[in-house]
Amino acid sequence: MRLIRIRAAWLAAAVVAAVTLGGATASVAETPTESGKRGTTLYVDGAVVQRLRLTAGALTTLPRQTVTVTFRGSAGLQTHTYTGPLLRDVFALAGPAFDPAVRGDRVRHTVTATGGDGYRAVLAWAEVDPDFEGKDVLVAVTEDGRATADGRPRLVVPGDVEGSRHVAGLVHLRLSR
Ligand SMILES: Nc1nc2c(c(=O)[nH]1)N[C@H]1C(S)=C(S)[C@@H](COP(=O)(O)O)O[C@H]1N2
Ligand SMILES: [Mo]
Repeated sequence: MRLIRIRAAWLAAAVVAAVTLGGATASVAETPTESGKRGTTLYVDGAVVQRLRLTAGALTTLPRQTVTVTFRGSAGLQTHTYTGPLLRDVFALAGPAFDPAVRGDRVRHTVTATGGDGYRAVLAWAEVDPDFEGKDVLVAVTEDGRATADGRPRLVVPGDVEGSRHVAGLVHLRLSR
């Protein structure tokens, strides 16, 4: 277990260094404020090797995926195309601190996504883990070809009929055991 954590820490450090060299900021988090009045910083923390605070710029340097989703939202049924890094890739930067000594450790973890208005939605880690459902949940930075209206990422959960888990104005992602 120790070895795995150390390796994950190195990997996270290397990627964070790469992202920082790319001209964006990704570093150890301060305590996130749920009010979220801190620009467009996205805090990633909880059961991770390396807490992160990712600027919008840092997010745009990560490999990007595209998904088109149809969901029931405030304006009825709507379809949008989003691009951004995968949620699991963002957490790969932080290094999920799973414990191989605990039976089924990954399936007891959840991700809580919080918007700047305090709105929250929860996913099971297994929804995005490729060994389980492996869904391409995005930390979207564009909607229909343009940057999101508030300049903050949006969680996009393909397959959801209701729009409730597409957390807008994302400020915090937390992995919990
Ligand atoms: N931050 C935040 N995200 C949110 C909400 C919210 O109140 N705050 N509402 C959710 C709900 S219930 C729905 S249906 C969709 C609506 O998305 P839309 O505003 O793009 O139609 O956003 C979701 N994401
Ligand atoms: Mo909703």
